[in-house]
Amino acid sequence: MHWQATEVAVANTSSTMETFVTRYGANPILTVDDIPDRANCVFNSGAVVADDGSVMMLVNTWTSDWTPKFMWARSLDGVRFEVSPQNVVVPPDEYPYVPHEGIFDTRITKLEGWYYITYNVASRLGGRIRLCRTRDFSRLEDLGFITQPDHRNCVLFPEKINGAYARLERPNVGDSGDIYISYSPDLIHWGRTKLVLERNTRYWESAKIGPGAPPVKTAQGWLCIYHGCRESMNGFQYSAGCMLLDLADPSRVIGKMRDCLMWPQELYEQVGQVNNVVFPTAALQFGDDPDTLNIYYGCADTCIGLATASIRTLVEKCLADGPL
Ligand code: BMA
Repeated sequence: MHWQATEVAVANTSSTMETFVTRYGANPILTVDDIPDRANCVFNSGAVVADDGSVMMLVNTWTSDWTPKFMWARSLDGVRFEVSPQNVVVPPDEYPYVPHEGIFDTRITKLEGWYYITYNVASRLGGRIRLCRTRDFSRLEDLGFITQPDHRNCVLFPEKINGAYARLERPNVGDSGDIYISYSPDLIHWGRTKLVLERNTRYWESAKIGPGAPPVKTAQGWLCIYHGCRESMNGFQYSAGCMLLDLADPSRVIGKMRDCLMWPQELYEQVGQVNNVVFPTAALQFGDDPDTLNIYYGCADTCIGLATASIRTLVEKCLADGPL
């Protein structure tokens, strides 16, 4: 009787597991084979829809001698990318930021006619977020550091909120982290920091969480695809989650999916430089259907994948699950 009851419970659990994303059939869409120079890996690269409708990605690669490089990649269909051979990174020329420590996790937000890029600069004394911008996807104008150490992830909202620029961020607290929001009058000086979402005891996001894609504005709220991490006997496992923030006060979570949106299920997400990583970096609307969200994500710190989801369905699910 006991065994029978257990089996029923398991069957019920799996039958209620819903799938909200569709992985592109020919994933991964970008691998080291697409990089003009030899590279060890390509991962966690921000992307944006340019004015001409193309998808521009700032590809983050590591060369075979582990030097980080950023290269622009352009796609007309969001799937086939052509990577420019030019390294466009502006490395900070100050100790303790030395190239071999790394620069990574580019994110791009279109804001007031500029494409703003945030990325992490690592150092042995902790990482910091640097900001640069471009209008033409060639020259990057460096705007310097915009956080204190130790900071890990940062995405800008695509418009001012109540007269101020806004960002979601993940300061590192020891070996863990939660999602905060800060505001700025000029994109350089930030403050009024407030906790938005805390790590959840739910297993998939119990170790740390951080902003993933820059927020997408919907009529019901800011739709945010973020990453959550759990610790296992085999190291960290990174998954993608989804939450909805209040339009006028984005420090307020008005809905959040209980279960994760995506977790490492495919071989290219489970095996690579760092196993078991699904790391969302962009959520873009392009193509014929404005309801389709195109989610770009790093896979196992080795290549880049694409998955699509219905914005309406994600919003409804966040609201149905509640703010938690
Ligand atoms: C995080 C970041 C990500 C990376 C992940 C897994 O801390 O460094 O860029 O994908 O770890 O290695």
